[in-house]
Amino acid sequence: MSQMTREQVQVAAERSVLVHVQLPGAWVDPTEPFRELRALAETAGAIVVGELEQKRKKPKGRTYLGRGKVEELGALVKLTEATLVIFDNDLSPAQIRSLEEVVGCKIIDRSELILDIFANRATTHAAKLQVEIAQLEYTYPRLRAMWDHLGQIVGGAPVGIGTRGPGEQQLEIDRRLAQNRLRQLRRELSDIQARRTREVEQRNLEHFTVGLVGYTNAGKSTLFNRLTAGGAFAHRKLFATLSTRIERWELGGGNAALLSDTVGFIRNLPHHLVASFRSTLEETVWAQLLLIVVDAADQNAEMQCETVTRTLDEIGATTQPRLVVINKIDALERPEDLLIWLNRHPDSIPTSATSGDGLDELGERVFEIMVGGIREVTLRVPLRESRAVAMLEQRATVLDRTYGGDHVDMRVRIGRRQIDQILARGAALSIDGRPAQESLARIWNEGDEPSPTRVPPHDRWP
Ligand SMILES: Nc1nc2c(ncn2[C@@H]2O[C@H](COP(=O)(O)OP(=O)(O)OP(=O)(O)O)[C@@H](O)[C@H]2O)c(=O)[nH]1
Ligand SMILES: [Mg+2]
Repeated sequence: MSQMTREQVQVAAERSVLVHVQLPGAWVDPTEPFRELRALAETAGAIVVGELEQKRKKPKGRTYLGRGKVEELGALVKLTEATLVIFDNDLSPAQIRSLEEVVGCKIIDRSELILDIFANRATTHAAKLQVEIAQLEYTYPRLRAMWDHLGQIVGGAPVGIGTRGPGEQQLEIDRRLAQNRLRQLRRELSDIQARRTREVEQRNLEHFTVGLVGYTNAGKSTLFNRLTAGGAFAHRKLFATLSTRIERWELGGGNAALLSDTVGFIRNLPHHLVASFRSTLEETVWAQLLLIVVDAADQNAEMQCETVTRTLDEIGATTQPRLVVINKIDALERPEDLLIWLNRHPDSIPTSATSGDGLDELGERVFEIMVGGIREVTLRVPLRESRAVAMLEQRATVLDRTYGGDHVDMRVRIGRRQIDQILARGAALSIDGRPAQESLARIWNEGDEPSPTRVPPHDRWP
């Protein structure tokens, strides 16, 4: 099994050349095609020593790049003494093999790079399982291809990563071991997933759950820490967070939601990773309200916001309300950009997780959604229901009180969910002169109330 471990394709501290092939219709950073790839490479610990770009109508079959460009790449690798080439595009195992033959050093693609970052970041048992599964599925065919031909060109002499490698017979053994290992890992993960699904459903029934989602580096963990007791790891690097955290978020008057922070999204996230990280995403993505955090100071914020929205649609998280949080407004180069954002997303809330600006408003909006629409109603509460009276005094806005012999009529502004909580404790209320249940349906239309979001069966995931 040792050949399959990730160490052999770690990119830490490797001198690396980045390659980007611009294909028609593919999204590209308008000012700086290498920015995201460079950030990813540096997050993985690579030292970027060169960059190479080509525009093509379509990838050239065997080598992805055109012939002249492959030679240019070979020369650049020599000149910069690079030991690694990282492609922004996804390559097939055969393309990697051909390129390595010509260029003479290790080649990886964007998906492998992201896998490598995840592998280094994973700390929890579940995250490690998830990463290992994705690696075995994605990397194994590539490692194999690499060993095959490097074995041929160097005549079996070890010359670096991937070449300490085994012969054909060993590969066959490894292939079977890998299959066994995958089966075992999937079984373990599936147990964890089943448990988490139950936990998520239970949590959604007992609490109002709010999930932070967003592109990597948008500021989710920083927000999380500001809004709750904290404890999330926030960092300038990409994919600082790989596992979910959940904490109470006090929204005032004894009302609290459960807020969760999770792994960030990225454009073209390798689908093996999405699949194996689904249980981690699940905890956040099946929340009853999603906060889509956007880094407004990033030039590509709009693309990032679209990526997140699309990913949520793809994984089936479409039932709950979404609120866009425009974060990092303190770092906007041109303050007027905020107006453009607000124009495009009229319901969004501008915040700065670092200065705290906008967080009160965010809390208020979430509170409104949580309580299921605030209405002004008159509640008649028997005076013996002292707990219900106390709860109303604390959680609702009481506008007026009129005492009768054994009851009090309270004019209040209150949310549907808060009334439900009081009723759930068995209090006998009447609302606007009618039995509570009868009035509820009339005053709060069905659509107002965020229902507990159920987690769909796993096969809805990609
Ligand atoms: N200027 C500014 N920086 C911020 C703000 N919010 C977060 N940051 C910084 O942005 C970087 C990323 O923040 P994180 O909270 O780790 O981002 P994340 O969304 O959790 O990222 P991942 O876990 O990688 O998905 C850190 O360096 C933060 O200090 C903000 O409102 N203003
Ligand atoms: Mg984070």
